[in-house]
This record gives sequence, C-alpha cells and structure tokens, in this order.
Amino acid sequence: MSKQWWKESVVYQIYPRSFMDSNGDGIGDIPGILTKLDYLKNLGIDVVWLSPVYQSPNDDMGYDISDYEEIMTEFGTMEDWDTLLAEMHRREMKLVMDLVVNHSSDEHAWFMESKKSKDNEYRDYYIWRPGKNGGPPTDWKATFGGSAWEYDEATDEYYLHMFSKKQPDLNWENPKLRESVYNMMKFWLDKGIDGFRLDVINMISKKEFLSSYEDYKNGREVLMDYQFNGPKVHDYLREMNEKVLSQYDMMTVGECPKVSPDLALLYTGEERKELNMVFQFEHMGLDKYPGKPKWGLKPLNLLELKQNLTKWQKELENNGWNSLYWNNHDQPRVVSRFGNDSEYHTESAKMLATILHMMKGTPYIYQGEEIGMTNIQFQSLEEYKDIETLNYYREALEEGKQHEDIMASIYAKSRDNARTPMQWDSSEYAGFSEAKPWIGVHPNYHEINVESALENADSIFYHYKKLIELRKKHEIIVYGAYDLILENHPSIFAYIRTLGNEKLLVVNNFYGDETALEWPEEAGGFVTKKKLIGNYGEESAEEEGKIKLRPYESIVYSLT
Ligand code: TEU
Ligand code: CA
Repeated sequence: MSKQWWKESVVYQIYPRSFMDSNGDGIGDIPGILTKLDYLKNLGIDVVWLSPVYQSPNDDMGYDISDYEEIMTEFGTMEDWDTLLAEMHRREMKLVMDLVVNHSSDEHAWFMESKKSKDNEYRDYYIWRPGKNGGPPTDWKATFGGSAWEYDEATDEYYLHMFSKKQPDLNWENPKLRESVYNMMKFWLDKGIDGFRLDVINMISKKEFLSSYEDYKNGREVLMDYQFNGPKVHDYLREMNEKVLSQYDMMTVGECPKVSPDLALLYTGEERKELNMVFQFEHMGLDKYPGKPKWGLKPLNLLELKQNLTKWQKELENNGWNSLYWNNHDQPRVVSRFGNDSEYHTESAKMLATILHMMKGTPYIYQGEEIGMTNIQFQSLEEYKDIETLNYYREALEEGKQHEDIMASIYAKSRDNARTPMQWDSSEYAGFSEAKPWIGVHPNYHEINVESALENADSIFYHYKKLIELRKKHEIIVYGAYDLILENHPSIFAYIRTLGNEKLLVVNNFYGDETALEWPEEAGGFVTKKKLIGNYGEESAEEEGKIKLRPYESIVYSLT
C-alpha cells in the first residue's frame, strides 16, 4: 500500500452558493471564499473540494453546466478563480474541482447543436432514441422524478436525462465526446488544480437499453442498477487515466452511488489505474428502506452502521482507499440525522466526528459540520429551493400522501438541510451576506456560528481541529489496521487501530444513556495508556477497570 499525500490529507467541501457572499447579492461567491482561507488553514485543512463554480442555469444548483471553462457570473470571474487558486497554494492548501460529465446542461453549446438535427456533428454527444408505441423509448424514471426521456419535437426523438430534463446525459460511447471532456480536464489541470471529484462517474456507461422496467424488475437486475457501473465504465476510466490523470500529481474521488466494496476496488485498486477513492453511499442508506427512495424514514440501527463501516474498512484495508464522510451538499446534517441536536448537540457532534476521523481513509468535512450546523425545517414549501425536494413534494402529493408526512420526510432528508448559509457570526444573515440570502438562514445561527465557536475552547470546531492535528501527528491513524470490537453491543461503537506495537482504543457511546464497558481484552497488554481526545473534558471515565461512558461520550486512548 503506497503512501500518498491524498491519503494523509483532510478535505473540506465548499458549496460556494452558501459559503460566503462578498458583494451583497445574497449569493456566495469566490471572493467570499478568499476571505475564509485563513479560517480553513486554522482548522487544519489540506485540500478543498469546491462544488461546481462553472457557468450554469442552476436548475440543479450548478450540477447542470452550460460552459465547463467559464466561471458562473454570480460566483465571480476567472481572475477571481485564479486568485483563489494562488492564495490556496500560497497557504499550502490544494484545490479539487467538481467534474460533472455524466451530463451537461441543456443550455450547453454542445446540446444546442445536438438538438438542431439528427445529422448535426454534435448529435451523438448525447443519447437520442426514437419513441416506442407513441411514448418514450423505455419507461425509466429520472432520479428527480418523471420520465428519464424528454421528447424533442423538432427531430421527433427523445433524449436521455437521468436527472432533470435540463441535464441531458452525455454519450460516452462517442470518442469525440470523450476527447472533448479530456481536453476540458486538461484545461483545469494545466491551470494548476490538484484533483477532481467526479460526479456520478459510475453512470457514464449505460447498460444496454432494455425495453422497460419489466426487464429489470423480473429478477434480472434491481431497476436503478441499470444506471450504474455499466459495461464500459472501466474502459472509459482507464482511458481517462491514461490520457489525463496519470500525467499530473493529483487526486481523484469518484462519486459512485450503489457501489459495494468489491466494485469500489475495481475503481480504486492501485493496479486498476483508474481513480484513487470513491464516495460510496451504503452507510447513507441505512435510515431508509432497502431499494426504496430516501424519503421513507427508517430508524438507524447502530449494529447495521457498525457492520457496514467495518465492512468498508476491512475490504479496502490492503487495496483501494476509503473516503470517510457523514455530510455533503446532498445529505442531511449528521448531528441531526444520527446524533442529538438538542440536549447533547456538542457531545454527539464530537462523538460522530471522532468515530469517522479515527478510521482509516481520507476524512471529508462539509462546510458547517465543524461547528455542528443542524437540519432546517422551513415552514413553507416556497423556502425550499432544491429541485429534488420540490419534485418529491409534488409527486408524493399526487400519490395521495399527506402534507404532514411529506414534510416530515423533507425535514429529515432534503438536500436543502445542507445548503442553508454558512453561519459565520450572530449578525444579521449570520455574517454570510449583507443581503437576504438566496435561501433561508437557520434561526439557530445566534448560538451556532464560527465566531462563537472560535471563542469557546470546548467547541465542536476545536474538537475537529484536534482530530486533524492527531491525524498529522500519529501515523497509526492514517495507516494503522482497523478492528471492530464489541460488535454486538447495541449502543457502543468501539474499535482498535494497530500499527507496530502501538494501539488506539476508540470507544463511543452512540446514544444518550449512561453505559459502561469492561476494559477490552483486545486493548490489553499495554505498558502506557494516554487519553488522546475526549468530549467530556479531562475527568477520568474509568473505575476499577471499567470505562463508564456518559451520554454520547467518546474517548480515544493511545496504548503502547
Ligand atoms: O448526486 C448524485 C446522486 O446520486 C444524487 O441523486 C444524490 O445521491 C441524491 O440527490 C441524494 O438524495 C450528484 C450530485 O452530488 C448532486 O448534487 C447532483 O444533483 C447529481 O449528482 C446530478 O449532478
Ligand atoms: Ca455574491
């Protein structure tokens, strides 16, 4: 297993629209990000993953790109971007950009050409099919609802869009399209970026077009799988690696919904020469019903979470590399989702952070996670901006669901939970903007904000900062072996890290009831024991060989 800078890094994801507004239009922007680089440096961040900042009509908030080589006007200019990169590199921070090439915007020049005529030279940059029996080629559904096919009258054909109809899927079967993508990637890499996060990259190869759901629902394959891990995805990624990625000192993390560890190794095995890491979603699916949409609320079962995270730790232990995350711009806030954002807000946020950051892999922190930002409950649907949320509301209502039940699902799972403005201080609009922001600010910004976090030595911020410092100081955290202990304990998540003759014992009370455990024999035989980090100050949690854990208590011991 080779040592790499991206294995030893901590990544911070910025969702630019909601991070910092510098010019008083209520929308975050690149000059705003510039003013916060020292904040990120203070936290200990090595790499920033910047969600898309390219020209976009914002049908899907920038994940619908109309010009891959121009900065979105609302976010600033290319000069602003050049300054951001220079200022990041000056602080020895790296920049990873978001690569969204499963689809473009329907306002991209390629699509404007493609839809002009069947023999246009860009026609095959996208996936066009004639209709069938007076309807779409197949009865597939798009991720954001509705049919995955949009009819175009001018050429009497349908085009495929796995997301919104303003996000037509690119045709990766077309070598010209692939070359255009590779040239665009080189444009950004030659400007000096340090990597890419590749959006839904396991969808770029489509499995053969079967006539309808029936082919899939009748046992052939789970319906949604037709989108993922198609027959040529590895051919394309090996070609991308050979033509682009291998020519730069960079990192890649591919977003791969529905991958399992065995598939993840096909994307990230060092010998595969494809990607460095993937974002997998299995742990993000444990509070929904299997094979069903995320809106069905199933309580999290800690044993399932322990088993799933351990499976990923073990199966990628000697090859590939785990990405470690609880949050991103698509996921609800973890302190509300898996922790306790009321009476044990600080303790549970710190506990969740420790569970993740003491594991083997590259940790990703999503903006606001480091100060314990929480889910939001907008009182009116108009305050929600996310296309996925709004489409869900409408479809669920049409299916006869009750407003209250639909809102309960939206409160728990809407992507807008992650997209409320970053809370910098207790001034109006949380210091994010001088103007009313594009989306509502969480009313708890008076209590939860960066300024108060920086003034409080016991804040969640300083817990994250310390976790990052520990990762830099103790090689065992990056490269040590992981072994789950107490696997059947219903409320304790505990594991051991081992490197040479050093061990770490990581114990976490996942819930709000006091609990205790005998000192684990797997953590025996040590000469010295030192508490590296905890979330209840300094007083000892041990009594006669037992570790007593208070609500959400989390402790890491170093044993040598
Ligand atoms: O998300 C891919 C994806 O699977 C999403 O459907 C996500 O898992 C889901 O919304 C969770 O509820 C990527 C981007 O992260 C997302 O923001 C984009 O909307 C999507 O691709 C299309 O580009
Ligand atoms: Ca702005």
